[in-house]
Amino acid sequence: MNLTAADFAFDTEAITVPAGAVVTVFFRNEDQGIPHNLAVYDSSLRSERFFMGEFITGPAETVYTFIAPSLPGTYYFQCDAHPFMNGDFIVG
Ligand SMILES: [Cu+2]
Repeated sequence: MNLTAADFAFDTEAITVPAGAVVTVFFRNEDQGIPHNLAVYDSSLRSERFFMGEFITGPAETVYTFIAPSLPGTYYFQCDAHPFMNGDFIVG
């Protein structure tokens, strides 16, 4: 899947993946001089972390690969530097 960060926002509010799947994210950061990443947690309380991508400073691109949680449900993603950039990580 593709994910872009621009003007301190992701271009999607929800990411949907199959349970236990290998997830490949083509991540693009368009914000000049600003670091962003993608991280996946159990919820906005961030009690459990499932993935934390390396920060990239824009403009830049990277590819993240990780395993989706094995239990279906609605999880949470954010940029760790800017937690107001967030959304639902839906495991089906
Ligand atoms: Cu950010």
